[in-house]
Amino acid sequence: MICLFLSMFAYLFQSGWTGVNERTFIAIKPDGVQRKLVGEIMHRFEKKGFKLVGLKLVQASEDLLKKHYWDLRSKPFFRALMSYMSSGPVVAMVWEGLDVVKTGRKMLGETNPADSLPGTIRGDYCVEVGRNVIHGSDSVESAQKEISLWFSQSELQCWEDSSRHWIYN
Ligand code: DAT
Ligand code: MG
Repeated sequence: MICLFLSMFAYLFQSGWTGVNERTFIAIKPDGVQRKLVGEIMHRFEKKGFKLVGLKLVQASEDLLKKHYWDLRSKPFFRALMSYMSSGPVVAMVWEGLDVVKTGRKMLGETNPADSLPGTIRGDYCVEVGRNVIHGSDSVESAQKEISLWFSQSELQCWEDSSRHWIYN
């Protein structure tokens, strides 16, 4: 009930989720799906202690991808990026937890896998920037926009995490 109220409040006032209720948008790109990395990547977020609140397999439309990557529309690699991202299904997810946006980006590694440290997802599982297996929101504001672009409110689940007292003190 409290979760539902918070959800409606955040939706109506776009105030954002804060603290342990912070949310981020994570997507396993078509190469990550083809290379059977879905379980491994989800496992990392689960093991870390974050809570899964949204999950679906999506064949992204051109319209959705253009909106998602609107800030990159003038980049020389934009067309290649659109083609890559629409080449197969994407696993779209919303994860929740304390500092999940910033920590999620750390778990991903750098945009270019060559600059990503071993131990990060991009550092461990990919080689080229044009096939970097995963997307993660870069700020709380981007996360809000991306979550509302990819998910409807009814697709996001509020559920009680029985292990939360072992994750947060
Ligand atoms: P990130 O995905 O780390 O947030 P971004 O938002 O700058 O990075 O770029 C979005 C995606 O665009 C990135 O994951 C892969 C692609 N991309 C970025 N820079 C690129 C480049 N120089 N050449 C090819 N693709 C690139
Ligand atoms: Mg980005």
